[in-house]
Amino acid sequence: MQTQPTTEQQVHLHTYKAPVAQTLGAWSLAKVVELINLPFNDLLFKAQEIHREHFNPNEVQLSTLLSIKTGGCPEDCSYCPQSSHYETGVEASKIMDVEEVRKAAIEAKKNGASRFCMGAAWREPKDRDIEKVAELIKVVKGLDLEACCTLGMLSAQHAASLKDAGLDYYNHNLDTASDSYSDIITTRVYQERLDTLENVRNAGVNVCSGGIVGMGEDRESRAALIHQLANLDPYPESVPINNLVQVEGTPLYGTKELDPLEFIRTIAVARITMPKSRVRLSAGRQNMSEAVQALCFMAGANSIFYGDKLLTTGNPDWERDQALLHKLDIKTS
Ligand code: SAM
Ligand code: DTB
Ligand code: SF4
Repeated sequence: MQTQPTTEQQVHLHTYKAPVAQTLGAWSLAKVVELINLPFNDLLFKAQEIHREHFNPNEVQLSTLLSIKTGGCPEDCSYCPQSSHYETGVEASKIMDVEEVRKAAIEAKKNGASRFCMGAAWREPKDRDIEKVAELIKVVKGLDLEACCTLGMLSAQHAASLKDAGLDYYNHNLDTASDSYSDIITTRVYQERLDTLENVRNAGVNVCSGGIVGMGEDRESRAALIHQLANLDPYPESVPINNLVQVEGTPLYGTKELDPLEFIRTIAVARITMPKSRVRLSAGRQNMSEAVQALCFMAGANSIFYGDKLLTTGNPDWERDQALLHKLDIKTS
């Protein structure tokens, strides 16, 4: 049912191109805030119920990441160790060659991943980058893996070229609620993120879009990020929820750590508002106990980044994750 837009929604409707579902009132911000504020057990119960309607609750999908072009990025995302604005010790490199990528994809497949996600520290790819990445996508697809890329902003034409090469998913995160965006990144605006997602969607590539929590935001701001994602029309097929990995040298290093129970609440609200999406328990698992990760799965997370490295930072190794999933009787896909 359509309800009167809240003041915040009105601001969004005037500032941004409103996703269609938002104008149809798919989720009001007030409703998402109400969800995130539910008593913890009620929230998890609701998320579990919805999870079980749409997925096998004992199954988790595995995506392996590879940084195909690391560091030296002109953007100033204040969480990111790959930005050239900060001294983090990450060396800038050229794009990896095809054979190195093939080797990494074979290893990922051997270890049980179903999707291989290639990341590049670009503001946006150039024409010649797209040609190279298209070649890499073909290699990944040739190994019978799903292919995902995250290369920064993407034009409609570049999205179509990647689709032609066989790309299954494109990852581009909203990262924050629209109100907080300019506190975190100044070298681009929120609308550019939305435009990229639209180009990806229109090219017929599945959308992977989520955000980062633990950047000093409050609970309402986490609800606002989920609200924004849930009101994309249609909402993303894949929703990575990252807990900030604090890297020395980045402006966000030293931010007060988020209470893990707040992270779990965010996952639960993503599950409830985007019932058919793969909700990915993403960056930050290396510092999470097994019990917290188990509660994330309980709250509806059903995908992880799998392999001992994210892009530049660490992640639990294959064996450790296999052992955890085994303890929880979780099958993988
Ligand atoms: N350059 C491209 C872009 O920004 O779209 C692709 C790579 S970028 C590293 C992909 C995503 O990784 C970011 O949007 C952000 O959500 C996530 N990310 C980067 N650094 C992170 C950190 N320190 N902790 C958690 N997530 C992070
Ligand atoms: C996403 O949402 N998280 C991944 C992936 N998409 C590309 C990246 C996490 C990066 C963490 C910091 C690093 O390793 O550099
Ligand atoms: Fe560059 Fe992406 Fe890092 Fe931002 S998140 S600095 S765009 S690599």
